[in-house]
Amino acid sequence: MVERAMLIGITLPGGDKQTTRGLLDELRELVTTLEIGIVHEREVSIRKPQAKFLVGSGKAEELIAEAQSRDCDVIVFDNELTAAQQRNWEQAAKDKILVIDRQEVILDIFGKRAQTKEAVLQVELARLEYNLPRLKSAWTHLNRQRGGGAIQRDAGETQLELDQRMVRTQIARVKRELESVIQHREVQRKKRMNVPVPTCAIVGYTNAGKSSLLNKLTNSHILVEDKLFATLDPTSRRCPLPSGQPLVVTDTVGFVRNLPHRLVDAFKATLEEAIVSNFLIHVLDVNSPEVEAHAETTLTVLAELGAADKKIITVFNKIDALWDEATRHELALKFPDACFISAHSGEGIELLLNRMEAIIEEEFAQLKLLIPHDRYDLVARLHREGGVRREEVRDEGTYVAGSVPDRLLAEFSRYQITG
Ligand SMILES: Nc1nc2c(ncn2[C@@H]2O[C@H](COP(=O)(O)OP(=O)(O)OP(=O)(O)O)[C@@H](O)[C@H]2O)c(=O)[nH]1
Ligand SMILES: [Mg+2]
Repeated sequence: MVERAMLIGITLPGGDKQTTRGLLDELRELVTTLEIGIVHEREVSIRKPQAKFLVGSGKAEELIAEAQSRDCDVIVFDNELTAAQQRNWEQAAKDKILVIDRQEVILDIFGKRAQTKEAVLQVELARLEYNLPRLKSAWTHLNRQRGGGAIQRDAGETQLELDQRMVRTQIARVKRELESVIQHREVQRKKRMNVPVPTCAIVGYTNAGKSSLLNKLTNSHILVEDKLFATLDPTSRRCPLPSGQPLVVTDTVGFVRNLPHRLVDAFKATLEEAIVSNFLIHVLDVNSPEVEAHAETTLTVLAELGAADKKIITVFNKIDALWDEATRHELALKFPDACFISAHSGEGIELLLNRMEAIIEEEFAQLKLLIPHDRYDLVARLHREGGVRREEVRDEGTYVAGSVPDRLLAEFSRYQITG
């Protein structure tokens, strides 16, 4: 257990200090989520990345001295460190200070929060893959400490090989288990797809208010927390739209800048819900000074997941807490199609619901039907699987206006009328 952290953010050549500052603010929140106290922070700019410490050796010494004088037991880098750089820092601090990077912090948070079997396995896989290259430098280091005699080095290498093999075996095992869990979920989903209700996924940066929005839209009570990554597992709920059109809405895991690629990979299956849904609601925190960077991150990850061509409703949330009207105008200019809402007060939700209806209307055919009385089962089916906007009993049958999923078009088209 570590409890006194020093945070370091490095501006690399071509980077800008403001971004480093923003990322460091976020790193502070991430580290706080792990309940580690932060006693010192430093921002450093470098002209050229150095192999050994990323920063120059003199700078590294200076930073370590600062950490030591404040009794830090862990240094957290916002930048990604190679396995060797991580070792070099730890060695330079005489192995009294643990050195980790943003990726490891995120892995730890995910590890703590994972609850379902699938999430636990996904995090385990990401962690094992993170550790694999790090085993080697740990062993190289041990050898050096022992003096590196020929016999010992051989022994060390064998042990390293053994360890690597063990980790690889574990990776294979976790992958197998994960596959079977995913298969199970596939089956569940296919079952649901038999009743093809339109689906929509709520995506966005962590802490933007995705779960709060799901709760508001569907009258649910899933966990909402002022913490990063409160949600890891997707939750789906029915969200009937004002017209009666049924819709299933899914809440998803949040994104963060510099999300470890292994985690994106590991959570691909979970995010599958977003990939297969009919459209997306992209939630952003209107009050975050970094809101545009957040939007970019989310869109980039979505593209990586192959969901770039989905219809997206952009939503700026938390306008009840808006402290600067100018921000809203600026964002409205940059994102002319966006909705401004508050998942807390409900402001703007109606407009959002209308937008959702409009998208479904575009995707699903709108028809006027006259269904004979002895086929009332079809009307019932439309209630379940399509959207019934108007229903009226007439002498010749039931008049229905609404939307019919593509799959059912053939069956219903013969009852279509124009009046
Ligand atoms: N003021 C205000 N706060 C909000 C609103 N919506 C959500 N919040 C707060 O924002 C924080 C995060 O909300 P969540 O709904 O958990 O956010 P999330 O996007 O699901 O977060 P993760 O699951 O961690 O990625 C909580 O403290 C909420 O109470 C809103 O409309 N107004
Ligand atoms: Mg959530």
